[in-house]
Amino acid sequence: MTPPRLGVSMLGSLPAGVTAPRYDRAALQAGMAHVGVGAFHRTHQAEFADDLLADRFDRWGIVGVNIRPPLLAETLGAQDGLYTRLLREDDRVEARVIGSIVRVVDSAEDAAPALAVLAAPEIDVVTMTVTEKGYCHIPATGALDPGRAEIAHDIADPEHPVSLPGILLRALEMRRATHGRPLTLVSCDNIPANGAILQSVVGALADHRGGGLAAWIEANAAFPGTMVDRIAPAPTELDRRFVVERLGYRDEAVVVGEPFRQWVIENRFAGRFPDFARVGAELVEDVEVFEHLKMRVLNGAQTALCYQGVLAGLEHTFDDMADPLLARFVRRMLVEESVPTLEPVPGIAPLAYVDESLSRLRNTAIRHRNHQIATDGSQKIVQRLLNPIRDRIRAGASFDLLAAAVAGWMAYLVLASERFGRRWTVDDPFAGRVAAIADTAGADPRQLVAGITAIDAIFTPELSGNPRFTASVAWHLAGFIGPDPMAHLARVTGT
Ligand code: CS2
Repeated sequence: MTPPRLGVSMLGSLPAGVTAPRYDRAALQAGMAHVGVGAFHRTHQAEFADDLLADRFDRWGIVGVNIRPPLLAETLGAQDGLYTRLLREDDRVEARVIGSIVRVVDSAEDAAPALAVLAAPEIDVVTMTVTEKGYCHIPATGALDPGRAEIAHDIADPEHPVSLPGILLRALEMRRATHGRPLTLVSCDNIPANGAILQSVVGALADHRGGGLAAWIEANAAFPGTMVDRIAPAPTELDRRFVVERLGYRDEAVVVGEPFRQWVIENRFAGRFPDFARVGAELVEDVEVFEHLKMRVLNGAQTALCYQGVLAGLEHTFDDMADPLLARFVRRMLVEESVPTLEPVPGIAPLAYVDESLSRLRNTAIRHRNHQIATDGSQKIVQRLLNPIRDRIRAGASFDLLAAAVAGWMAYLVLASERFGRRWTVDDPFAGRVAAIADTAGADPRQLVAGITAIDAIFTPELSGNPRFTASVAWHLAGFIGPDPMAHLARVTGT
């Protein structure tokens, strides 16, 4: 017999071993919307909202909106917004049904359904996880990228937007024209100064639109910065099978994460905002120090490991961490080069944070694939590796290990080019550009590095014009695209 599919009719009779929402789900109303309801949102902000609803019931349900595939109707929609959230640590599993998403909206072909949600008067807060690329900014500067086709489209036809900034701007314009209620827009992506970048891309489009819209937004919208953290790899067949076999129902929207979670939110809101501090979020005046810590340590480690892991033929982060050479390299990189660039962070000792982060990366139940983390590396290395390198250069300090991590990213893209035998498929907006450089530069690492660091949207002249930087990256790149990348890593790491 096929097991039943998760849905509201099952809430009263969930099997032992899975926790149900501890509030009256049928009475829940939406006061927030979230754009980009992927695995990360479902393991992070939606769980915080679920905790808050259980702690003090209020109208803080979420309307989920997807403006890009994967869409929601088939998965979450078919389950009344319900899904199982598994937390895994080695052989321990905790299962819970999350009820905070009340309704889901697919809006990929046409922005109208998304706009109807985001402009509705009952929505006070819009959170979003749209990946680094979604903001349509130039990674190196944070400014709106006018070269992006979606942005050119939205400037020409602002009432039928396709980009995230264009959709948010149009929703704000509709709010102004109808009820005029304020809105807090909360980026939950791993880009530096995420609130400021969101504000700047929306503001740049508002300037194009004219009509006083930019000033209205200034007065009626807030863009707090956030630091979000929980490792939540793409769920696998194993997770779906776990639900069927252990819990006895089907869940096509199951997600999996580690027990650790953190959410630091800048204390800056327009209108009503849910009191997430009641359930563990930290409200702070300066979020940037937390962002730097997380992006340079935890994310920096993940990014360094994923490329070297692929070069070593390894599959997951925990496999990388089980390799003594990779583990030693990454700890040295963090302790010797990344951590000294950090500002003091209230309540956190940086070295303890390094050790905690590395131990999270050893969790064998979190099957985070190197190739998944490697995705969109060009959008990630700026905040994870290049900004720390810039700080080290300005301080006159060494950055050779960070440069090796950057060379890992380059090697990953170069080895995927035609010329180097397409060793794997790369998902990165700059993959084509790097492949073209590899075709002309050939195997000469200095030429490759000169070509790749000339991509100003990633590197800027401060780095491409620094001979110590380019020479160091070229030396590592030669090692990584050579016959024995791990021998090179061993030389670098001093083992
Ligand atoms: C990862 C992140 O794929 C990636 O870029 O580094 O998704 C990471 O797992 C999260 O930022 C952890 O909070």
